[in-house]
Amino acid sequence: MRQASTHGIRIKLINPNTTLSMTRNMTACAERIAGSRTEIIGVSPDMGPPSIEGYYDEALATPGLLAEVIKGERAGCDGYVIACFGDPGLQAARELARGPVVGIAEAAMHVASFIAPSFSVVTTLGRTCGMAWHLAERYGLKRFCRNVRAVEIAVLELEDPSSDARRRIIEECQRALDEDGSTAIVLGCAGMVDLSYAISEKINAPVVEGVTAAVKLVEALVTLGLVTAKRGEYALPLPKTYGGLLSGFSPV
Ligand code: 5HY
Repeated sequence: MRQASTHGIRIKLINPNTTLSMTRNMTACAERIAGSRTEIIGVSPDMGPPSIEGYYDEALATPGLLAEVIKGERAGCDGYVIACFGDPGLQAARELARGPVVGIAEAAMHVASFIAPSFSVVTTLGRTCGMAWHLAERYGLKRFCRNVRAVEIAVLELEDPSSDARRRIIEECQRALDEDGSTAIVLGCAGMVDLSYAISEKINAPVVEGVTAAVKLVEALVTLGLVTAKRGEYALPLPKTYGGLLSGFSPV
């Protein structure tokens, strides 16, 4: 077990989609809440989908995000945030990483459960609602999750200043409080990273945003000297040679 960290903390914030404006936005929000000893390294993979809106996007975003974890390990990063609400590649990233790896969905749902007995997730597209329910189940938080709602906006519409996405998200959050019996909101997309305070003001209820929640959780874990358990399930991948396009990912 490492000693509690007394030096600076380097957290790699990985936006698994390739939209750099979203990466810049989430990195800026993370830097605003990070501790003075914490450096945020915000990245997107060089390859993969511009937005993640289903299982296929998620599967094809995973190699690029794992490549960023491999690079982070070589660079000595202390921990990682997977900044996509489906928490893609989370367990695989934990096999590769020495330090903690936290997904924004697990972070947001756990943090919401610390401050409220009930929350609703408000996300982008209805087709991704099942993923959020599966994650609430996997994380043991289904009893807190009253509902998963979609505003029916594309992820990249959140990057369009002329869209009415913000208004529609606020309205959906209000409906969640009024109709679901929820007392808090979890924002279900990293693209909503800069909306939590404005929404919370409007609806007068806690709004948990996963990127910032995950960054603070990784910071806390590293400060406590806690690393990913490398026995069993999260041990390093077994050495083997991969074929074709993935040969560069062969575990050594
Ligand atoms: C995300 N997709 O956080 C998810 C959100 C979603 O490109 N970044 C994405 O709507 O599933």
